[in-house]
Amino acid sequence: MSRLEDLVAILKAAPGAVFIQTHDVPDPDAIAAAFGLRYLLSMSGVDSKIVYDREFEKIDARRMVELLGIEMSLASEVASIDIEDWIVIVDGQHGNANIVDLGCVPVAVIDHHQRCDAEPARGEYRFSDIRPDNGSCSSIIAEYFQVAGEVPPRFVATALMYGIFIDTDNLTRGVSDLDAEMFWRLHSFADADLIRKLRGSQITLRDLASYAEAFRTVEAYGRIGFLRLEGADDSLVGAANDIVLSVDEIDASIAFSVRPDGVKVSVRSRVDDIRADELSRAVVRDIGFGGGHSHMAGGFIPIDRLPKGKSIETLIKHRAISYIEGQCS
Ligand SMILES: [Mn+2]
Repeated sequence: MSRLEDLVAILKAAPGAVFIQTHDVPDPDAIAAAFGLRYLLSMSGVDSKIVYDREFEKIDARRMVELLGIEMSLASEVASIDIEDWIVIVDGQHGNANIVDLGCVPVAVIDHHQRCDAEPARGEYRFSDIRPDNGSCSSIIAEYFQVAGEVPPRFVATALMYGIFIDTDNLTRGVSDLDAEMFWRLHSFADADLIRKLRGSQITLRDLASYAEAFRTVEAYGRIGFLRLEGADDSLVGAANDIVLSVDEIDASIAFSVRPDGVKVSVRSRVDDIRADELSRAVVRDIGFGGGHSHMAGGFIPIDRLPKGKSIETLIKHRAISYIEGQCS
């Protein structure tokens, strides 16, 4: 039995509705994986709805949903969610900080992040396809299409291709053979005009204004770049950090945003001797939480954990520099 057939057989026994849940602020990879999976399930006679917890932050995610006609709803607006309903989690895992517990039964998970130790509160997964070495969740779903001999409709293929594209930073970050192969396979079914349109919707004029302000503060200490933003949401911090990392002299970068609820930290590295996840944990050590991949990581320090009367900027820079110098000595 293929993985998809396995999943379908399990879901056919659902006592209530089936929901596909993405991580809380869905990005293109999560949206595409959910969209593709919903189509495959419907082809096999399993009805499902896509739900998520919080509104999109980046404009390309919003445009993607509009242009490709993707139906998905805020979980808080779906009145019918019941504790007996079953959930398939995509692009995340139950117990992650960015996956709200909807109180239903998480029966299945399809993800490409590191395995999360937390067991689902209500029983174990009956289906689990977790591939931490893969660059995107979209390519896993694209493989389900291939194995099933199912041609993805144009909008689905476009979404999956864009999902792979974004999560692997234009096929340059953490790309697996599967990502590359699925990108190539999807190419003949996807709509190149729509991909171009989405590439042209990365930030808004308002984002640009806050970037312009923030980029004046970029500081480099050796190979490390620092960027401070004010009140920027998670996605904007990450996107701004990607720009800092694209600077020739910079090999690793830390962007942080000071917000009323705390400080969001984004870490990037394009070299193997600086691990983004370790650097992120070093920055938030004892006062927050952080983690991620070797080239891409994040963290958060809640406002009540910030040391009183000390500059947050100096704290972050000091911790990062101490970590790097400790590494290299
Ligand atoms: Mn992903």
